[in-house]
Amino acid sequence: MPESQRTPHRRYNPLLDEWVLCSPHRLQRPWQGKVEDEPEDTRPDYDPSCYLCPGNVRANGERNPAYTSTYAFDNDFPALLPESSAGATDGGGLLVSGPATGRCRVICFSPRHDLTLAEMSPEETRPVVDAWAHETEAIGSDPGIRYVQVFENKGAMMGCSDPHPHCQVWATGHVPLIPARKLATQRAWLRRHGRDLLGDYLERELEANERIVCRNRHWIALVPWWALWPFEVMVVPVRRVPDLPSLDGDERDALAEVLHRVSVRYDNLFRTSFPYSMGFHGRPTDGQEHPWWRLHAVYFPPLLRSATVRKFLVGFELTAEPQRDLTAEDAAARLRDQGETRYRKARAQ
Ligand code: H2U
Repeated sequence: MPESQRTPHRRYNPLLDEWVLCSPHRLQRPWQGKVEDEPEDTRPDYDPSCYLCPGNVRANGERNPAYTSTYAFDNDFPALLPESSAGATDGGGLLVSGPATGRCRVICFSPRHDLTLAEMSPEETRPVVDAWAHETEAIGSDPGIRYVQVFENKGAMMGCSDPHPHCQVWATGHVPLIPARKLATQRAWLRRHGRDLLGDYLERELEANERIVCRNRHWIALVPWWALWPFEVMVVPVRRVPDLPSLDGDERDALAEVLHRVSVRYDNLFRTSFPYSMGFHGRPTDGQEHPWWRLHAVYFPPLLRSATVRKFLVGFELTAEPQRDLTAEDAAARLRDQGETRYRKARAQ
């Protein structure tokens, strides 16, 4: 890393067209990356009080089938409904509103209550990749749906309401703010350079080889140059694939593998079941090709120095702009240093 990046500087995020303030000198004090074993996990593989376990009754009274792999259902408390009676308001350009429509689904990753993606093998994760792709395609084929957001909240710290391994799918009649910004920036890059933004970015990252965490034949996991969260990771396909349904079988296997490896590295970093919000950004489902869009996964984990010391967005970040201390290069190196056998299993061996 050049010396100029060891002092305060700003980095540009070309995907979101925004800046992050980096203050690496604040970490010149010794690294206190505290490793602490999580309390012994007593979670059973089946919990009779869990709304997501097979055969159990959900909050709305419906019973889950005795599923044996993944299981997807309509969210009983959806944030969006297929119809909206809300009219548009304008209020002289100051009290503006419009209707919002969509659908929400929940996908259980496994019938086992006690697992996470870090504890499921790549083979066990592959059906999850298929479920993500299937849901995106099935919901996205509805002409009223313009974007399908697949995301996982993991850990109570991230607001996850049930530890049973699962994710959510929110599909919207509009393209939400962040994907809309990524649509504009990737389109503008293609117009200016004739290539896709993330493909060009990946070339730079492979050349620099400073922020890559791990890779396989189809995917690169890296801490992006513009990372805001301490151990933020982006997973990018080597081929320009626009969305989850377009992945071929080999790429799906490889995605399951790389996600498993990232999850294990995360858990090993502070010896805890690492909390995060992660999600996939694929092209909008508005019927257009979007030949500049490259699918990618993003992980936003809040932990900074130990299983209990976390980053909060406060002060300057709320009032002025995002900021980080740990450099993306240091974060990538720390993740690279981790083994790929989960710490509990490694200890038992
Ligand atoms: P989170 O863990 O990220 O909160 O996701 C759980 C989702 O599951 C949440 O959106 C839904 C909640 O509405 N849910 C049901 O649809 N039915 C239930 O019986 C419990 C939870």
